[in-house]
Amino acid sequence: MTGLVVRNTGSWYDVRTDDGRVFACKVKGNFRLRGIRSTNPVAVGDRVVFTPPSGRGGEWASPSSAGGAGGEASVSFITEILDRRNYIVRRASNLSKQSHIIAANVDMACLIVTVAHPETSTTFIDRFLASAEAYRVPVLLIFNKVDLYDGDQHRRLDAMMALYRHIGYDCVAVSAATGEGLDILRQHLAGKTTLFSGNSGVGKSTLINRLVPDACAKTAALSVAHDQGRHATTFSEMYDLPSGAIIDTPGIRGFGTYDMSREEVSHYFRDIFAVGHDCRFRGCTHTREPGCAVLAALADHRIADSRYRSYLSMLNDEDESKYR
Ligand SMILES: Nc1nc2c(ncn2[C@@H]2O[C@H](COP(=O)(O)OP(=O)(O)OP(=O)(O)O)[C@@H](O)[C@H]2O)c(=O)[nH]1
Ligand SMILES: [Mg+2]
Ligand SMILES: [Zn+2]
Repeated sequence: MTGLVVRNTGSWYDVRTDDGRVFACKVKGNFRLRGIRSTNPVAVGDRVVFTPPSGRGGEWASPSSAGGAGGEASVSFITEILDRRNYIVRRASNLSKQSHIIAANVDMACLIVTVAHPETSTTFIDRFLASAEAYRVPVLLIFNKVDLYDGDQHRRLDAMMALYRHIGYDCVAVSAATGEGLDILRQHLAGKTTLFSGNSGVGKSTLINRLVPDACAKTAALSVAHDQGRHATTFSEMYDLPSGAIIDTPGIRGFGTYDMSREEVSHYFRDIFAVGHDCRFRGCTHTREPGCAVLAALADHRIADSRYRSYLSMLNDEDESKYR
């Protein structure tokens, strides 16, 4: 049988067949994805082949209930991942050599950003953008919680949206609380399978509950002490829109890029790449070389300081604290 992975709760995967039945599946221990060392061989959005359950039923509303209910006799096993159109990967954790596949077969990746409560760092944004460039996934930046911002924060929001639009990224400003901007967001999402990613607490699940009325995604208030999210979402899940779908994912702290060489990094910064053609030396790292067009552009503000800082942090990726 074949189906679409719509939920991943660690060791269990919910797989939905085209006729709408959902099967709780496991992955055989020896299952390995060609060439990729990943903490999760199968990701939400994957189309997979699985064995029909051998025992009675085997069809579950949720894998959490499946754990205790059926026993091994009625378990389905994923035996094959059908070819992926694309996927987005990050380093599983700091200093790890493993990757974590965030989602597969997406038409668009949304990064949910908040200027405050909590503050999303530009380094985090730029790392996400660079990874999406590397995997050729179009990005939409969603600036959420506009209802909360004071004057300074609104100015910062405007400056960030201007910067990223100038580089060539679509941006929308929304409030999941008041509904502001959601009509424009719906237009961007229509007909697409979209990944929602971002720091914990930026409002990914709250937005999904707004966009998908019966979603019932779990949300949590920020911690009062740290003004940070509390990792309310602990597994990835796909929610259907009237047309299209959204994949909710657990909030992430840092975005470590996976398998990106130093030489490649500048290719994934659109603004730096565009100027880098004019550097005197081929293979210029844009750090100290004479005749570097990027350093010249930085000096007269054609490249933003924040973007250049993010570029440097990715060039020197060994230090885990740099992508916080
Ligand atoms: N004022 C305001 N609060 C919001 C908005 N969007 C979300 N929140 C609140 O922010 C908190 C975190 O929202 P969640 O939806 O749980 O955030 P998340 O990004 O899914 O977080 P994780 O699942 O931990 O990654 C909740 O208390 C929400 O009510 C918004 O637009 N305005
Ligand atoms: Mg969430
Ligand atoms: Zn250069």
